[in-house]
Amino acid sequence: MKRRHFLKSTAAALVAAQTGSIFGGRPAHADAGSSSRPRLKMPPLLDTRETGRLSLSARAGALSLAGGPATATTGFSQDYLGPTIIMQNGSLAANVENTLDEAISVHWHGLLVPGEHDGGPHLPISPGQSWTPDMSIAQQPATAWYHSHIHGRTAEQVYSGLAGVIHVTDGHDAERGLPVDYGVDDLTLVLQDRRISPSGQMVYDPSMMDVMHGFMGNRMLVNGQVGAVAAVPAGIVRLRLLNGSNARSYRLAFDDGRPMHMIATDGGFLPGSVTLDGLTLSPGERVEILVDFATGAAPVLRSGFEQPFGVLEFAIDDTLPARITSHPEGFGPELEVLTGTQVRTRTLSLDMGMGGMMGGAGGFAINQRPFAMDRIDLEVELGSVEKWVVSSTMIAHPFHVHGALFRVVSENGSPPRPENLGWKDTVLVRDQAEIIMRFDQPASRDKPFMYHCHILEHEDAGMMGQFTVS
Ligand SMILES: [Cu+2]
Repeated sequence: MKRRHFLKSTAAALVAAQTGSIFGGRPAHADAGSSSRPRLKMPPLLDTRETGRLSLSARAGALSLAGGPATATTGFSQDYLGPTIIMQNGSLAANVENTLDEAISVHWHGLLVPGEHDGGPHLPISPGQSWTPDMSIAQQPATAWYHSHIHGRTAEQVYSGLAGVIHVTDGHDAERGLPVDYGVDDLTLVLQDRRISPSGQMVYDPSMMDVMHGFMGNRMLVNGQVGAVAAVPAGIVRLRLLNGSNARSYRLAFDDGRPMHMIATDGGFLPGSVTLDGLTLSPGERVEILVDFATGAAPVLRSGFEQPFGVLEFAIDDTLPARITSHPEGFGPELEVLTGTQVRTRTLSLDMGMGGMMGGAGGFAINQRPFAMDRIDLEVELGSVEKWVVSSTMIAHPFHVHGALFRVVSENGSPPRPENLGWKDTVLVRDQAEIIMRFDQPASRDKPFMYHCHILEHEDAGMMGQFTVS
């Protein structure tokens, strides 16, 4: 099968999603106060800054979408998804309890912690057990996230709800001139497409083709809600976007073309904002943007080029304080250039071979080797800088590395797209990307770090490898 066919199929899936979307066309502008549509809720906050402690309980739940029948779900300390965890640098004692009847793990995606605290497939939490890593947080402010990472079960467990957002903060965002009022002018938005059956329930039943393309939905969920409206003040609002979807990449833009001022990528702030009219966000990636809602009718955030579908409708609520009315000038440190005297280069190919296409084993791999729990693929020297040349086959694959932040050096030989200017831990590889990173976190043979495709069906099927840092 040729690449073009895959692109066509993906486009077809998008059209299907649009047809089934509640956002068939541009929804009528509605004042949040008078709209019959539900108001978008934020995940509850879990602020660890005072206590230095973090407790999560993975549990079974139920989710009713738009008044339909309930779907059995899972969540952290709630029915679906988990709280937004606020943390700062320093020690953090975590306690993750598993009340489910299957093993889970909790990977801190975007936290720079050693392999033994990373929460990958080698750190399962058995049913009825708890995991209590005593962590030390030391990194720049960033929007990170957490999700289950059990090999072979990640896709279904994350789809079911085992994910949540993390804000790493240094408490200085107000001084930076940034919005800081959670749920008012600082919105956390978990974007997920989900497949909703005609009876209104969320289903996960991947076919062979679904595994090939990754499992795509026909409805947009934002923070676990369908069709909710985000109420915002008539000022500058910060949107922290997480693509928490299993497989779908979004090409996000506002329907009225208003600019997005990108201020942060996966690993933290840019030195100053970068103005974009749209951005691509692939599974696992985060981006923070400032949007000015002071003028014009409230827009709709949409995804796609030719036949865009609605992701999230906004509405101006004049009762909300518009605290920030001018764009901050600069707020992040200069981006470090990671060129040392000795940079080891490795090449990695994200493989989808014939075996994978036929649904057999062996198709999904990295450098022709499907993931194996008992095989270390790479050994990296602690403190060293490496350049990885990553190539994708068949379709674009979002490539994620644990335990390090990287800079994108080039994409297909050209300078990186604007979305990839800052610190990253996940990058959408379309043909080829070169990334450079320093490995400052140790990982043993028993608790190694992962690198993998963040299309979760691909990851589960074997597009993953593991490495030590020592
Ligand atoms: Cu992939």
